[in-house]
Amino acid sequence: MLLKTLSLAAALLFAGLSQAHEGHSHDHSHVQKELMVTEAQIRTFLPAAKSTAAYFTIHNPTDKLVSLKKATIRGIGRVEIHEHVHKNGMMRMQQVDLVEIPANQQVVFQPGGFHLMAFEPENTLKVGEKRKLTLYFDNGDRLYSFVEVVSLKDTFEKPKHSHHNHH
Ligand SMILES: [Cu+2]
Repeated sequence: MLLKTLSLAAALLFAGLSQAHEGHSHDHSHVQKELMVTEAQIRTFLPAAKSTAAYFTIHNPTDKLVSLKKATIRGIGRVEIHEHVHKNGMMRMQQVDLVEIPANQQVVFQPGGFHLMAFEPENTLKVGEKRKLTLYFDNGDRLYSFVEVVSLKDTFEKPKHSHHNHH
């Protein structure tokens, strides 16, 4: 897999070099630039809790701004997009209609900021399980991914943006 990636990169590099003779080329269609979700997690429902939160990072490597307008999680009856705001010295959360992800940027959904609020689970979320996450954007795009079910403790203990949690 790594070799394949390297030879593809080499091929792209040579293609780029040979095109340099023909002036500047704007044909970059062979390069994959797509929206991506990483570090997607949803917390288990605490006993008697009506809702729980999900977090992830949306990467937008494209040159166009996209706006997240809706999210669904398999087995969850209702999912809302929320943000935390400071109002009169109080931390409150409120529902938002759209979350903008600017071109070539990423937006982190995290405690104290944007998050998904999950309501009405159809069955119990088990730690370690992966649930399908679908993100809907206002341009009609859909992004399919998975959220991993974690305990409340794990979301606090896991270092952010680490891809090496093997302990
Ligand atoms: Cu919330």
